[in-house]
Amino acid sequence: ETEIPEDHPRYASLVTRHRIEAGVEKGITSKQGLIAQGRGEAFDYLLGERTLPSADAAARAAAATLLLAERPVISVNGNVAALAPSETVDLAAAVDADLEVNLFNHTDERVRRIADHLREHGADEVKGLAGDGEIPGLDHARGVVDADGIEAADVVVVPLEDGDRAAALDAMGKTEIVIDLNPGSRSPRTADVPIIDNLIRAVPNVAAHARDLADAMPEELRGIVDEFDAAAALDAAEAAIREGSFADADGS
Ligand code: PTJ
Repeated sequence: ETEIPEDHPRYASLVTRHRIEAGVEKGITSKQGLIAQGRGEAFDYLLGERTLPSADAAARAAAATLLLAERPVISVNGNVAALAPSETVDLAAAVDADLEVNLFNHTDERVRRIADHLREHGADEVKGLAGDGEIPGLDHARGVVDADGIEAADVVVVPLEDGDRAAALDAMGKTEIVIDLNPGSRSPRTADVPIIDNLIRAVPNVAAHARDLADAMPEELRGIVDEFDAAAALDAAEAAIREGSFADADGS
């Protein structure tokens, strides 16, 4: 990573690519993860590679939702583990959530590697290895979760979730916080709180809001959640893309 000069106009994007590549080499990230990354980068470029005010409001609503939750779980896949392992562990600490490895392309081997990787980055307990629960309505490989993790959770953070699984979690009555750069994607459209931002920026931003709100009364937190308008957040991101804010961000 240090070989990329920090003043390079696409520094952040190049560092991100390198992390995903390293994730594949370590057996943490799937090859499909590379494709997902490319898709994400395209949207990030169109959004100006910045956190929109609407995404910041979503991050604050997500923090309030997590602080009010009884059993919050942060779902971790191969891309999240490669891109933001410390930040994800830190968010779990900030909101007292469990971490659960939950993969789209499930293999026990990759679950174990990701759990080890999270522990190397400071995680205590990592769920996802038991696989004794299920998300109803999905075939077995896609629906396997931990009974005392995602299955029992009231609030789930699902960065980069697949649309079918987001819908199935919604049908289970979970409150879903989705982080995704594509405002047109089905999973953020299913979410109670869609954060249209790069997970690299969004995960630490939610943690920062959570620390800021740590002493807030439940009524204040509920007010933040009630005020948040998911449809307006999706519209704001789409408008930013259409208005072409990317023209300013293009340093190349
Ligand atoms: O590790 P696994 O097996 O669980 O697989 C994870 C991936 C992400 C490969 C899998 O869930 C997948 O194939 O996802 P999709 O269907 O390609 O969707 C990925 C979505 O995430 C797209 O909407 C991208 O725009 C978005 N995305 C990609 N990178 C980022 C992102 N959103 C936020 N931050 C990113 N860095």
